[in-house]
Amino acid sequence: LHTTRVDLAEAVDFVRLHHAEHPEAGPVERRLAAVRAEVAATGTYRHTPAELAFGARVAWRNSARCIGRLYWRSLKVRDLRDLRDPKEVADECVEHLRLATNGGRVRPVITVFAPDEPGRPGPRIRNDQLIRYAGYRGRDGGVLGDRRNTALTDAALAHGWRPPTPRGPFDVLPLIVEREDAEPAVVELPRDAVLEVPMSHPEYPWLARLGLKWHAVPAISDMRLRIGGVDYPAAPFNGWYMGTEIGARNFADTDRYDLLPYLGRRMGLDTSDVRTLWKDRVLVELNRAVLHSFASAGVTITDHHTESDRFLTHLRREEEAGRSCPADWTWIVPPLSGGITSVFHRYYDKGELVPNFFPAGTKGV
Ligand code: HEM
Ligand code: NRG
Repeated sequence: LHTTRVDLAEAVDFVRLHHAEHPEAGPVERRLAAVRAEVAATGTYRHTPAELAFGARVAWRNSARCIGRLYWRSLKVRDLRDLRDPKEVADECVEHLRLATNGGRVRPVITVFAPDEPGRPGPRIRNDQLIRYAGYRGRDGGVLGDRRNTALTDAALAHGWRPPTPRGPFDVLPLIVEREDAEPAVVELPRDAVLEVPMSHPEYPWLARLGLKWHAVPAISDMRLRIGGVDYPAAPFNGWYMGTEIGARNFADTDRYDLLPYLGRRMGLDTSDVRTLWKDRVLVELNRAVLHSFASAGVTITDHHTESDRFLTHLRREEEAGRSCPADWTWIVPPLSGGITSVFHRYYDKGELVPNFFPAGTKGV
């Protein structure tokens, strides 16, 4: 149980930022005195509900890899800091999915569970997203399902998870919630908490018969939320999908579903020579299928052209507010048609701001 004391300078910077952007929060010096005293006595401090909501929204605002930041103020923040029992955490992740899914009108939501405290670690979600499809290793080295999730699938099986029979390419894995000093919880997601979209194509009726689908809500669940020096190791968040995430990566990457060769043959393309650009042609049709299918199902999704323009609007607004907006070009530029999106043709602020989200397993800021 090695969690350390809060960095007071980071705490002070955060409280000052909160009061600067929210004058209605009252006199900053009084709050700073309380925070200093609490950190001196306990090694940490408890954010007010207003600080927590502001901190989570600013963590999104500061996420340099995220193209979807225009709506950062609209994030719904669920304050569940009193929950640290793995089973209760898993159950509230299910509730998170229901609230976020909202029948297809996806809402950005974050649920904040107990923080790490000196000598008292918070809970952690082992799944990198709340909804993940199993990847089963076969004897021949092949994988059934999502190759990205073979380790998570192994962990679920080792924890006694019973996969459906027969096994399929889109079996939803259970949640695995851990805490250093507690038994892990392994909780199956109820079917009604996982909205899925069957894939079809506006012109290729055969595509609908392949049985492809994807889940409506991307909910990252393994990143550490850090606000004012306090680490929240379990703080799953979601927005909605940009089509390319599914069509140009999840279905296309050779270490994911690797669908391009099969679809190229089904489209009757000459797949023997890369210079026919058969891969590029399949990629476009696959991305049309994703956007078409989500629209047909009434599920929120955005396309990479619209989202690129929105992101530039966001940058303009941040500049008007006098703030730097760090952005990582290599993540912001979409993995399809990069050069014909607006975000391609410029450079971005560098640097890393807190509050922010940090990759699983990293320490500090
Ligand atoms: C990354 C879009 C909402 C935080 C990304 C990426 C996209 C994206 C396309 C790159 C993902 C990849 O290449 O794998 C969107 C859209 C949203 C949205 C369309 C709709 C509202 C949010 C919200 C948060 C967030 C609500 C947090 C509160 C992040 C973070 C990353 C990211 C931390 C980097 C993830 C990593 O390092 O793996 N977003 N996002 N986003 N987004 Fe957003
Ligand atoms: N590429 C991943 C999801 C990463 C985050 N993307 C979002 N986030 N849209 C995938 O599942 O394809 N979000 O919070 O909306």
